[in-house]
Amino acid sequence: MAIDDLTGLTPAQVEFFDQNGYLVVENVLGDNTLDSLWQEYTVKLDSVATLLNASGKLSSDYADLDFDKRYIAMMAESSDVFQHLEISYPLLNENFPSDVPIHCGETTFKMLTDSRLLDVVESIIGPEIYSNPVQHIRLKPPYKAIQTDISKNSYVGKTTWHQDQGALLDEANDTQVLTTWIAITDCPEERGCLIAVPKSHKRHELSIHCPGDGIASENYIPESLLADDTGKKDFVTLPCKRGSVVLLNQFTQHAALENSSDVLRWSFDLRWNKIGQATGRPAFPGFIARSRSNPESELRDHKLWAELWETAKDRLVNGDYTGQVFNAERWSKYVNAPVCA
Ligand SMILES: O=C(O)CCC(=O)C(=O)O
Repeated sequence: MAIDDLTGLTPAQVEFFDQNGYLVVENVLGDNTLDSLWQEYTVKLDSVATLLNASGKLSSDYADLDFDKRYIAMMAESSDVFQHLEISYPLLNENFPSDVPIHCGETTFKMLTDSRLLDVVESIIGPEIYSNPVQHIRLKPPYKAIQTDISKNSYVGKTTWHQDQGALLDEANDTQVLTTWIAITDCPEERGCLIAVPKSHKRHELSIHCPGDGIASENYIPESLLADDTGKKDFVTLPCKRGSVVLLNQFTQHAALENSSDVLRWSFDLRWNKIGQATGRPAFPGFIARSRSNPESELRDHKLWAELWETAKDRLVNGDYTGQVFNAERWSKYVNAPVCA
């Protein structure tokens, strides 16, 4: 893929995003970056396969398979695979496990600090950019290949309607949080692309999210509450090619379709806010990704990034962090609400 001299968004793209609450930007990440990610994750998956095979969680290390088929085969046997590749910890307010794995690889960090990606982010939130720790990898096997309860987990199965603001603590109520959703594989509709209600962000309010199964990200906006600023429920599908980035406002109602194809669907979702604003997830570490006013403050070493996550885990395990990881009560009160029936 040839990539042009992208240096951020055009005024027309910024206007489209402001008006609609979403924007698809093609060709942000080039082949070099995407291929390096595949290489890094191929090596990582190999070590996970060896580990889980040795501990008896997998019956084979599936070493004869390519990355995507190997991941699908491993996930069909053990949902433990996923967390080893994740770039965030699970949302647990208590009993935080000391052995929870996370992947803070060098190439993954290069993607997080990719200058073309940050140029796009700068067009929306300005030149002082903080990497918000609400970030995930979503490696989704074909839906029919997932046997376990993990299919209800939006990191692996389909994603229910929600607004990203709904997963943040109240401390971020005045923070502008931008989501960049990055396609590592092509993501046509049948592979489970994003869908969004245009202009739903213009209501600038958090819809009720009904409590879903399991973790916070599975809380969902019931279809009766989907609406743009005039009450219309129409949604758009956002299929895109690998290397594309979908931007989402924190109040945009969105979801992702099931992966009904026969192949892997892989994306990352990363979030950003202005330096100095509350992230909404203080238990987990962010970092300064770009500061035009103080470039020396930017984090440029992936090992330091990995250390930040290790330190955050230690604080959670030891009880040094005493706040919440996420607000479990915010939506649980709606469990018997008629709108959630
Ligand atoms: O990729 C997905 O399945 C959902 C991503 C999403 O909802 C998000 O980034 O907020």
